[in-house]
Amino acid sequence: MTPTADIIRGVCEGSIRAIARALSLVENGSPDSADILDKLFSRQQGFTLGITGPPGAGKSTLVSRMITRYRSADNSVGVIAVDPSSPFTGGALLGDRIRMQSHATDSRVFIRSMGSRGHLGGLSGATRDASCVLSAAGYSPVLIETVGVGQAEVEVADLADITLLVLVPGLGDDVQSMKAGIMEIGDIIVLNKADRNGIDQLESYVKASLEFMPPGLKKPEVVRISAVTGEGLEDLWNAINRLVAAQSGIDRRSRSAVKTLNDILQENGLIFSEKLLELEYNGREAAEELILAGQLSPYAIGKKLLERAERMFEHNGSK
Ligand SMILES: Nc1nc2c(ncn2[C@@H]2O[C@H](COP(=O)(O)OP(=O)(O)OP(=O)(O)O)[C@@H](O)[C@H]2O)c(=O)[nH]1
Ligand SMILES: [Mg+2]
Repeated sequence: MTPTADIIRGVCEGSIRAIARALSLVENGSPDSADILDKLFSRQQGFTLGITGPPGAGKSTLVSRMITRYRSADNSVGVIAVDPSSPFTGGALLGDRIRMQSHATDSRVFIRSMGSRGHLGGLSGATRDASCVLSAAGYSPVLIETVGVGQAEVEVADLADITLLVLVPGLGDDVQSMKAGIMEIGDIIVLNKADRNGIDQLESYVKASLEFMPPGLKKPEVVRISAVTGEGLEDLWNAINRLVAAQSGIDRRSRSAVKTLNDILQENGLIFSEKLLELEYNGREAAEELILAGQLSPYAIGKKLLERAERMFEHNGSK
């Protein structure tokens, strides 16, 4: 048996060593990673929960609370802490390790930090692939914490099935809400540090801003919490559960199939991807159906199209 096959089997059996190995391979974009992800893609289960917001908003504190809550409901929980400003990858960043250390000895909690290095698909590609590994290993939800409210974070937030946008009093309304479109990131807007002054003001401000959301978009629910005291956490938990219940597993899988296929084609630099999809699979829709049926993964399709493109170029070159 090849080492890759061992890793894949280990991940599916929930072996911590195999999961850590698989994560390192996919984060670094190793040549074996496409094979690993190909086999794991259809084994993903459960859902991903994104937690994003400005620096210091209390995201890690909230993540730690969420871990406790999900563990008490007997879920295994994966955590990916994404820091676009850090070149480091693997292991856990010091701050996160401290804030989440109460979970460090729990074998059903897997925490991984991600920096900006190495992956062809950038940070969001690396996060997507790491999330695939954790999800296939049986962790649900996979919590994805991202710092900031810029483009990189929007992309990461877009990966998650449900995203919490965490805002706090006093960080400057311009940073938090005035940025065009920032409110649209969140399925739920979490107003954290409700134990602090300024929370009422923040809530009125956020609610007023939501009035300006483009028509047709679903308005996010606004929930007040204090990640430190625990106030409001049960309301947040209920709001998340309502959203999870409203999405079907098939909706989640089909959204993920479409998005992952798009991303992979882009990462492989396949500029004529529509034409190639037509030639190889009778078009994009048919390819997406194969993914949904569990017959092919987006990774396998990317590889196949790349090979086809290479053959076409060789053929032209040899004329
Ligand atoms: N008063 C108060 N402080 C809080 C609350 N939640 C978090 N904090 C504090 O805010 C600080 C930052 O919390 P973190 O959880 O590290 O925030 P973060 O958003 O993960 O920070 P980065 O990952 O660095 O962006 C810590 O000192 C927390 O103790 C809260 O509800 N109330
Ligand atoms: Mg943090």
